[in-house]
Amino acid sequence: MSTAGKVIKCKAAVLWELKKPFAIEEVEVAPPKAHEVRIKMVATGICRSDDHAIDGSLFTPLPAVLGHEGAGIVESVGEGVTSVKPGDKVIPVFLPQCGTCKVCKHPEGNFCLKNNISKPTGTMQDGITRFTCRGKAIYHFLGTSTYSQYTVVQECAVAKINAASPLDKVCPIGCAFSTGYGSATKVAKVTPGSTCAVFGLGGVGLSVVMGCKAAGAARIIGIDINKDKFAKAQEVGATECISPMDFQKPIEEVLKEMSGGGVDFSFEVIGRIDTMMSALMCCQDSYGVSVIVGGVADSEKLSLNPMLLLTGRTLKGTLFGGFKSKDSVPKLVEDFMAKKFPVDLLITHVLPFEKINEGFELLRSGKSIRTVLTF
Ligand code: PAD
Ligand code: ZN
Ligand code: ZN
Repeated sequence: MSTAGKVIKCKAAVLWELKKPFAIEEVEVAPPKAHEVRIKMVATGICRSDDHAIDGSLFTPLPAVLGHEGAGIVESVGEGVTSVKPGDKVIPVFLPQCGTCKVCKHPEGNFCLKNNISKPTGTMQDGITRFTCRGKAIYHFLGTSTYSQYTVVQECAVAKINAASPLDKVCPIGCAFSTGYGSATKVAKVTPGSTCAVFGLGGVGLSVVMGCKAAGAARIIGIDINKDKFAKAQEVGATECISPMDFQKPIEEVLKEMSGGGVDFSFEVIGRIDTMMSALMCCQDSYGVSVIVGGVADSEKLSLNPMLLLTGRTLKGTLFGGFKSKDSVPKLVEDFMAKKFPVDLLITHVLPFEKINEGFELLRSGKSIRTVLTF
């Protein structure tokens, strides 16, 4: 029997309060309104940004259904939806691409004005949520809310992907992979033969490494305080890995020495002010490019001596690797299927959705790269 047009009762992981575990609850998911899509989730990754929402450093209204790295199948569509239909395999994207706003029309812009990041309302565009639980409205997160058996997203935040794609393998393209890979290839524009330094070897950092490799970097130096991350980093392309704990002097000095004065490209993929500074400082003056990928709390500020930039370094930042989401995600899935890069190597653990709290413990303890939850 078709569920289209009806409220669906299903399971979702609800975060009722900051710094608490998720509760698996029965929720009601309203049908999609005009220009919206309801998706049956098949798999979703656990990203550090979800954990930032739990600890409060990434503000989002609560109670909420978190999750932004999922893949699923369209269950039904609202009025006026033309780009996807029921049965299509899709990846919901936390940066929409409406195609009509000023940013979407700019050839380089990807921070579409229909995003739910600048002012996180936790609602759909009409100011209402599509989730309820025990009579209470439950907020959306980043416009995706993938920690639910069903979710509703804007049509401009859904990318249709190859019908043959393995959803449990491609879900990191919804965040970690695209963010990291694009940071190297599209934002920094890593050049062949260059030297790169990647601070943080989690799911996003390893994807930066893959991007540096694809762009032809000669040296890719991975930096992490957890040496357990080194083997996988080398598997995906790091040529050397170092831990700041092994040196007396600041890590930027170590990197400058290793690279004969400074690296060509550096990436901060942790989410700390001190490592953002180290990444900037280890860049070669005159032409080094440093890209901030990690996120910090709103209250934290970067304070720097302008001479670092006056001497010719470039400091950039990016969300979703600079990719226009709806255009790029289907292509990245095709490239994965053509074995151009090993997205699946990011996945170290697979757990049933109900074990979501265990998945977050694996992330916090440093034991996992990506845990994928399956529904
Ligand atoms: P992760 O926690 O899996 O990886 C972070 C890595 O950094 C871990 O391996 C840590 O061991 C390592 N680390 C921690 N502290 C230090 C330190 N002081 N020095 C060196 N290494 C350290 O996270 P992730 O890969 O899922 O995400 C990384 C960051 O990127 C995080 O801040 C997240 O919020 C952000 C992010 N940004 C975007 C975007 O669009 N800009 C998208 C997704 C994630
Ligand atoms: Zn993410
Ligand atoms: Zn737009």
